[in-house]
Amino acid sequence: MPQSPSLPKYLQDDDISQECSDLLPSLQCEQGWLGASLHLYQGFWVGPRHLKGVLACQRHFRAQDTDILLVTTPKSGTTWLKAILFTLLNRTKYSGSGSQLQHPLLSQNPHDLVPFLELNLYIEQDVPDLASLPPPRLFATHLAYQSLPQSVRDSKCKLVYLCRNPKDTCVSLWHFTNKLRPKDRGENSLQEALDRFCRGVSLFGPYWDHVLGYHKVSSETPEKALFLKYEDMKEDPRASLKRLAGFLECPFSEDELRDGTVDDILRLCSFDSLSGLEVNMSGKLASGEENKAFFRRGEVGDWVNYLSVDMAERIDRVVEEKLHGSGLRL
Ligand code: PAP
Repeated sequence: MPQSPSLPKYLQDDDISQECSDLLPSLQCEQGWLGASLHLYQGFWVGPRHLKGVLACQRHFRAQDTDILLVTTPKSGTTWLKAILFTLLNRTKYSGSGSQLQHPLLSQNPHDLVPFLELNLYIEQDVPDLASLPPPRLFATHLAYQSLPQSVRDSKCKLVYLCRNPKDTCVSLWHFTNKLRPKDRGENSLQEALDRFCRGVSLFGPYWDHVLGYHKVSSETPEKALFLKYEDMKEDPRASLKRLAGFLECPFSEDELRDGTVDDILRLCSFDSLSGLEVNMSGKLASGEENKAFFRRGEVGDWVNYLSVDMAERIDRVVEEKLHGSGLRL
């Protein structure tokens, strides 16, 4: 039965391909955070609309050696790192007093500037024309490593991975999805959200499998994948940005280090700067989410204001158990 056209696009789960409809009945299914279904595909939970994008992108995306792919678990700072990567890679074009061009971040949300492969480009069209984009092409994805299009793994394209403390990730996802749920579906309680998260049923989760997949790639092939943590970026943003620039082979020159370019990028992309822009206070993405939903507190450790001691211990126990032996601490 077709869904109401008044539903925002991100909730319209009936506009899916035949291939997707054929596949869905064979996949394990759970109720998701937005009230609609989530399906376990290649070990990770996705909604029907996302599955359409995942299948199309796996089949049609051809990575180039110069591509840069930002990969994140949802709510780990994607919006922030999209802004930083865009600004870093375009810094000569827009920065400095000589530039006549207004910076795109002042009028566009970071998600409009750095599209997701499976959530934007390959949902809008089966085969978007991406070949003519100038290098380096910058895309984002929430896909798990084993679900990436084969060409991403085979090419020399670079992966920038960002994750975040699981308790903050869970609380952020809880707030975000409650904001996005239609009013008539009510809100998820924190207990429900926590149960789902700890069972691994979160968008593109299980959280720990996602993180471990990229941690392994980054440990084994550091030139392929850079593994970043939100908390480290918050603690020492300058060092993180310099590390990122080095990894992407566009290090800051001596002049740039002297003239404040690093701080300019960080200031422009900061929570206060982005969240205060008109476009992010009142605009919407093409997929229907309000831009302001991507800016809440932007702090480390905000979970403490929401999770009881028992709740926090439950997440810690699950995650510690799953990460055991990996050398990774979150
Ligand atoms: P996505 O994965 O759905 O795109 P994402 O951007 O990762 O979302 O999540 C938003 C989180 O990043 C929010 O965290 P919070 O709920 O704990 O507050 C949001 O506030 C935070 N965030 C957004 N922009 C910035 C920024 N410029 N600096 C730091 N944190 C930010």
